[in-house]
Amino acid sequence: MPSLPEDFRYIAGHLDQDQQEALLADIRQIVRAAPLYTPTMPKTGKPMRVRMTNCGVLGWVTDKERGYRYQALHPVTGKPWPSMPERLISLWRELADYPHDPEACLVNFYGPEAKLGLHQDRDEEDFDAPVLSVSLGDACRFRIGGTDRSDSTASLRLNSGDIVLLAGKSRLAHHGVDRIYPGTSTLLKNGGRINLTLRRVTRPV
Ligand code: MD3
Ligand code: FE
Repeated sequence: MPSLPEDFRYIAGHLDQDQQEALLADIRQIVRAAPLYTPTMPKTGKPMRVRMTNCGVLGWVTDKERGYRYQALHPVTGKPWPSMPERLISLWRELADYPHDPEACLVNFYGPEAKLGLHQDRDEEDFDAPVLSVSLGDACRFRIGGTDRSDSTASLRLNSGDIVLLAGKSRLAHHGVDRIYPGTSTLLKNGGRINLTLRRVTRPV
């Protein structure tokens, strides 16, 4: 079994049922104002299998013409992203061990068939800031490797309420979601998985 990268923190069951439900209520409000949309891959325009939206001053988006980037406006509605819920800012302040607040929270929605290929997160200016991930709803098989694409990978199951913190050496690790385990959570009435990633995008001045 390959080992997990250094500075990778896996906090199983950090959020209890009430906290998960409260966070879900926040996310529902965000999705009402900023609907989930289907992002497309740079150059090919191939649709991703994960639907996305964001909250915070910046959001991560991708499309065929302009590729991966952060921007202040929803690509479909043209409106600013909803503000980051206080509950998420508090979670970051509690766990991130980083002196500035997050600017972006990417909301990923996975249906039963969705997956996310192995990739690095490198569209941020500041890799000194960690990425904090919150899982809600159905469980998934998450895979994480090293900085090089050819590095060996380890798999772990992420359940609803789990938190993963990617800091230091793990910040540029390759990672992806191999599969969803449908029917493993009752949090979302119609099933599926939501992942929130809190990020600092710009270098603090
Ligand atoms: C490891 N999301 O949004 S979260 C992504 O479950 C993303 O939706 C996955 O990969 C998901 O970019 C994984 C855990 C995660 C997030 C960011 C990372 C792992 C990471 C950044 C660097 C290394
Ligand atoms: Fe990622």
